[in-house]
Amino acid sequence: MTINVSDAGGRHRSPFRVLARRALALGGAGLVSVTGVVALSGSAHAAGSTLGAAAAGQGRYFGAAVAANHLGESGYATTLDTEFNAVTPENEMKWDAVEGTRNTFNFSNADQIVSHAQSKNMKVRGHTLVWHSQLPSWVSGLAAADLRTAMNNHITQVMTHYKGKIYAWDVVNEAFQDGSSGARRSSPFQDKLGNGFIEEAFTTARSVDPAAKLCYNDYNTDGVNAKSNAVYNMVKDFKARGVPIDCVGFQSHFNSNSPVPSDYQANLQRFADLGVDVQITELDIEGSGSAQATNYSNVVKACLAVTRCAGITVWGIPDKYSWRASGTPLLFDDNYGKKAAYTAALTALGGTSGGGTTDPGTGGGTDPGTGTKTCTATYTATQTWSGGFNGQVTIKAGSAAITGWSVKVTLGASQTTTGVWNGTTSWDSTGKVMTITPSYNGSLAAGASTSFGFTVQANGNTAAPAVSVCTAS
Ligand code: G2I
Repeated sequence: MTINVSDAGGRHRSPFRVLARRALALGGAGLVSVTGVVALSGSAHAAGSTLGAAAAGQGRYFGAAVAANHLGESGYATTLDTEFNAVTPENEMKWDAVEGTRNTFNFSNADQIVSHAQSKNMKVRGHTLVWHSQLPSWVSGLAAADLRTAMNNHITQVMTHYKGKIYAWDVVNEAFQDGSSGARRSSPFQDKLGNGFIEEAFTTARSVDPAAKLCYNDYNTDGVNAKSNAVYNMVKDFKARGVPIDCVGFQSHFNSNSPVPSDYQANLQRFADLGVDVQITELDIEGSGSAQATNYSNVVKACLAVTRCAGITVWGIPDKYSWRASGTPLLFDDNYGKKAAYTAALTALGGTSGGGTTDPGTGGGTDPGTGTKTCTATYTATQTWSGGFNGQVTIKAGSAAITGWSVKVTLGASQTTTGVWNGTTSWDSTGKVMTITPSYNGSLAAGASTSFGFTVQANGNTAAPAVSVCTAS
């Protein structure tokens, strides 16, 4: 899809919002059932048998960088859908990919990834809005005032297109120099707009999608060093002055020249102590066998030891598609076999690998074995009216009977709920995420269903709340 917009012109309205708007218009005459207008569904194996499920059991996500051109490969898509509950487009949201020509936005490849993720209830990390690399030459050629306009327009158009669909954005990527200087990296933004370009980017980003977490993302900042100190001081300053920032991404590209630092956890923790989430955003560790496995295990454990470490993203799925393929830095081999590093990461997440047989029922995913308790959660907007809507989540047991289930529902910006039925609710500290467990309907025979529902006061936001994968017990 190619959309032409102007700096001052109208904003693209996402198909999702159009649908939601139509649903609202339909509902205007009274309470109308609109089953299927907004439907999100998701499934995962029992807590602990996949990376995503095990991470979810720890209150974390486990994601992968994804390339749109591999989604048609069945092993790739199956491994993604089975193992991961978050994605980052590897290149598709970068400036050269979406705005190669000024004001001509092409979201088609990125949209493929976002749609895929949404259909599987995966989080999406947006990567990245302002970066010196993969930057079209028309941007680097602009004079300061025009560059500022172009930067803010780029942020505005891209974030508007994906508004409500992105868990976290890498707003600014790699703005600091390597080495001992702690200085900013030279780039068109730095050189023409000065230090203030970073906070300007964050402030613009917040105004466009206040529900998305806004991250600063960098590499070689994984341990305590001059570069991470410089980022730390920037984040501290932003927090002190109220510049909007919610998270710091630690890329974590490791190899023998750049090993996992011994103070990795301590470094994550000192950032978390500034009042931001920390995320491991591009993890890959070159090597093989038990050495690689131990490194993966240590990284996962460090994240779990830091309460505000929200999740981990590995920078690719099979080794063959890694930007460092020759270093075999990922969790799956070229045939999507699970490496020792996979088992180590899963074990560190508190998960257990099951039988590892192929399950034709889920399109070739790994089945942890017969009798494993699983469930799926399917969301449907059952009624809408001008001020809000009713949502229903249907829980269905898999091939084994279950005695309990748990699903998280995350309300959108400005939404509140006025009631939940057929479920017991507990809220997280943000007041946006409710965990629903059974009130009486926890025991389900194999294949049987139950549902819970809730009423949402939209306060202008009719987007469907995000429903997590179902965790069975
Ligand atoms: O370099 C590793 C990562 C460092 N942090 C930021 C990330 O965005 C970055 O990702 C990599 C991608 O994994 C590569 O796939 O960024 C590279 C570009 O800086 C990506 O490489 C590019 C190639 O250089 C292009 O020739 C190619 O057209 O990938 C493009 C799309 O396949």
